[in-house]
Amino acid sequence: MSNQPIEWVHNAQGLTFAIVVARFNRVITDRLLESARQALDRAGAESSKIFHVPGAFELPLAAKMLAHTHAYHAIIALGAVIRGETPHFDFVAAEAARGLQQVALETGVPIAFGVLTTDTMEQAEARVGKGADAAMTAIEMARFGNAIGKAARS
Ligand code: INI
Repeated sequence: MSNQPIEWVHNAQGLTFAIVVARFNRVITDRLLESARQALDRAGAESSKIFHVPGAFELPLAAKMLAHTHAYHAIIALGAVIRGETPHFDFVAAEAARGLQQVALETGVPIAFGVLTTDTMEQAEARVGKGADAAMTAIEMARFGNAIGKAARS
């Protein structure tokens, strides 16, 4: 489900992805993962490898470790932080967002932010299709990296 329609780049041929997914709120994150995988398959991604971490707070470090392998054109980070279930919602959600952006900027490897931050489980359930949006974002940013490399050489 997307509030804002985006024209996605649908061709992921030749591109490799890592998906790192939090197990916390797994009833949601399993569905985010399925949504992301289907989108990558439909776009013809060369490969996608899946890695699990305990919670959204762990996503940035895992993404950094994955970025440093230089094995992936982009990383997709998936998680679900639900306010109803924790007093430290704000810390977990903010650190996941801040940390993932920091890793992307430091490493230069695109990281798609597929972390749901909602007040309720019902709201999260309504947004599990965001996994596909994160996958399509990763494809586009991976292509962006390839395109500017080519432009610089031409
Ligand atoms: N992790 C989540 O991914 N979602 C949550 O909603 C959440 N809550 O509710 O606390 C959560 N907490 C765990 C956190 O991500 C870490 O795994 C934990 O603090 C250990 O570092």
